[in-house]
Formats: sequence, structure tokens, C-alpha cells
Amino acid sequence: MKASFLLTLSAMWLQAAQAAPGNVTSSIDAGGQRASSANYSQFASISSLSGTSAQSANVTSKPSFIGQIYTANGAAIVASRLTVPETQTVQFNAFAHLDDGSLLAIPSTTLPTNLVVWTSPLLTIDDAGLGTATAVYQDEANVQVSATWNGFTASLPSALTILNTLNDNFAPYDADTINDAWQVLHFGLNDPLHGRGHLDPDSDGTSNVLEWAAGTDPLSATSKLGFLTHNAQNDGGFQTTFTSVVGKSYRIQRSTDLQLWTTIATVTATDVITAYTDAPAPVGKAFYRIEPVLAE
Ligand SMILES: [Ca+2]
Ligand SMILES: [Ca+2]
Ligand SMILES: [Ca+2]
Repeated sequence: MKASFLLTLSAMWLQAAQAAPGNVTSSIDAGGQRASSANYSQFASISSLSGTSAQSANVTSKPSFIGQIYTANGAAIVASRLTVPETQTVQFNAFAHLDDGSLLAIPSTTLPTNLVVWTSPLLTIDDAGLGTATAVYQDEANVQVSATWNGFTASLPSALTILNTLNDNFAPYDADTINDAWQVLHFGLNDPLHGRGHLDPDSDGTSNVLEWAAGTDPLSATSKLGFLTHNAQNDGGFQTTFTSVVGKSYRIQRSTDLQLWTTIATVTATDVITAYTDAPAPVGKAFYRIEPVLAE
């Protein structure tokens, strides 16, 4: 078996083996280009290294492949996309920055030696670098992502933008009908004891949901949607006035039995008091109510 293997080696190696049978002795030629022993042979030239051949069973050498020793002197990270809809994912990848200027991908693993620790204010990122955007109440630009590996910290070259695509999913104001941005505007980022939809923190008898729908101030008892005056007119018309918010639209509804309500007009307020005249009003009794048109 050894004899057949020897036939595959170069003439140079055969020369070394014959010179020192039974010993592992290296020899280098006069030019310093060739070195060989019973365990290896190597040929080097000025322009390139041709590689190393080895006889050891646990060593493999590839012709024309140069093994290198490198040192990591930094880290770098990239993202699969820079605009991420809320609750959706984005893949991050980390690289070691080597002393020869190249980048070496850091494999995803949970081994402590290779673990990349990701940080970001509005994303949760697992050990494999898969990030999930949190729910937001507005578009969030300039979202920074960084990673630490092996003592090096890297940041994305460009910050992310997380898009607000759902208006009622931001904790702690989620799933209560009201647009979360309106709640943050009036109650701050985290005040569910006053800001959730069913509550009435200004004790004016109008819940936050209705205050939001009407466009009124949920923290002012004098700011709420309601009728102010009613006047039957000589020509058979019936005029009513109600508090309003400039720019908001309201449906005027009428009923004669308090069962079936019919929208008779939709008006957009141009002042804090809006007047509407139903002419001619129905003969006999009639009831009116106003309903804010919800924003999209
Ligand atoms: Ca949202
Ligand atoms: Ca909400
Ligand atoms: Ca209220």
C-alpha cells in the first residue's frame, strides 16, 4: 500500500525519502524554494505558492490553494432591506472585518464564541439575525441597529425606517378602535389608565372613543360634541346648532320613532359651532342626532 502511494509523489519527494529512510528530516534546496520531508513537500516561487502536499492522514492540501492566517480587526453588518412595515421581518447578517481588508461572514450559530448580540430600539432580533419590527403608532425613521461580536461593535451603514401600517395595534392603546397616534398625542406613550377608548378621564360623560371620533379634547370637560340650541322656524324648518371641530364632518340623522334613523345631511364644520336647518321638518314630532364621521 505504501509503495503504490509513493508512485504518486513527485521526484523531489522521492529524493528526500531516499536520503533519510526512517527519519522525518526536512531539506530545503539552495534557492529556498523547495522544502520537503517524509511528511510534506512544498514548492514556492517568487510569484506564488504552489501549495503543500502532506502524507498525514488528517491533513488535506489543495493544489494552488493558499491557506492564510488572518486577524479580525472589526465587524460589519448589513440588512436585507431598509424599509420595514411594522410587525414584519428583516434579515441582518454580520461579518468579521479582517486585517487584509476583506470581510468574512460570521455564521449564524448559538455557540458563545460566534454569538452576535444584536441591539435595536424598535426591533427584536434573534441569534440568527432575523429581526421583527415592533408595532408603532407612526412611521419611525432613523431606527438604528448595531451588533457586537468578539469585542467589536458594528452599526448599519444606513438607519432603517419602520412603517406604520396599522392604526390600532400600538401597545398599550391597541385594539380599542381609536387611532393610536391620537392617543399618544393626548396621553403620551404609556398611560392606559387614562387613554384607552372606554375611559372618560375628563368626566364630561363622553368616552375617549367618542371624543376621538368627534375630534374633541379628551382632557377638557368643556370640549365635547353636543347640541346647543333647537329652534322651530316659521317656514316649517327646524334649526339646530351643535359644538363642532373645524374640519370634522358630521352626519345629521333624523327619526320619527327613535327606531329608524335616516341620515339627512353630512356637514363639514367651519367653526366651533355648526348650525343645520332641516327644511321642511316632518309634520308632528321628530328626533335628531349627530354622528361624527370617523377619519380613515
Ligand atoms: Ca401601528
Ligand atoms: Ca388604539
Ligand atoms: Ca371625556
